[in-house]
Amino acid sequence: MLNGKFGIIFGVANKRSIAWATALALHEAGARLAFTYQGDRLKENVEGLTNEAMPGSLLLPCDVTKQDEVDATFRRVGEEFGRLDFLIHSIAYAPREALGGEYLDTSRDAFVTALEISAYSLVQLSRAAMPLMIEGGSIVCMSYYGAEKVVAGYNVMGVAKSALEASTRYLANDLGPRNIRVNAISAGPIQTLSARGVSDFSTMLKHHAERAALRRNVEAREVGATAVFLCSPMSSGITGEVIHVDCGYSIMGM
Ligand code: 0WD
Repeated sequence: MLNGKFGIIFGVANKRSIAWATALALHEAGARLAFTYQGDRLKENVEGLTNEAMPGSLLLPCDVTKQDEVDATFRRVGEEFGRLDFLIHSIAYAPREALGGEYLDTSRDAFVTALEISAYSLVQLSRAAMPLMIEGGSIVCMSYYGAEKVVAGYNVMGVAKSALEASTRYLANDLGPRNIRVNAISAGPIQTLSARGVSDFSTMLKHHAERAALRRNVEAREVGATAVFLCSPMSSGITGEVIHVDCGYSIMGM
């Protein structure tokens, strides 16, 4: 479905990352991939994963708070691929102390950091990718229900996800004339490295599995499969959308 397509994936930290499950699905669909990693701390992980599953992938250091690394990343992708067809944004961060207790206590620093890394980066990366998406493209980011409703402990990250989802719509409008589509996947809770930062995550998993329409939790590979759909021509009429891949949790009332 994606044979001959070139994509870049931001946010692989380890084998549990949603970005990694997404990469496997995109690779299986035939795409050639570039990966970024946030600093040397994650380099070995990404190298180990890609060497085994998809040798020859392009690996680039990119911390989104460092504009020179973002510039260098897209320069290298341009040199190597000549163009870009899709971008996966699977990045989020908030200081741990802000993910628990009352939202009311969120510090200015935590707020700015969370919004910069988790939401502004979508704008920043979309702008950098645009010149390489010469035949149109697809940009996909990862959100969560805490953007729409109060989820205890999710706090400033919920506010960042609201900004991410709104950015998805505004970017879809800006990039639509270039046939670049921008969509968000609102994933149900999945046990990953980031998830461990959310207080009482195991309670969240249990609650979700009991209440979701499908009475189970979503798997990362299901998020990956939706990303393949959003990067493929099968979704050519969909942009600015937030697609829930949450086993139907968000449709439930009482
Ligand atoms: O339940 C979950 N796990 C859900 C996650 C449910 C719904 C949505 N999501 C979202 C997350 O909010 C995030 O946007 O999916 C995305 C991926 O999250 P993940 O797969 O759960 O988490 P993880 O494997 O930790 O990957 C996120 C990565 C970072 O990992 P760590 O844990 O080391 O912070 O985001 C990257 C980093 O690799 N990241 C950055 N990348 C570049 N520059 C930066 C940065 N400054 N900060 C974090």
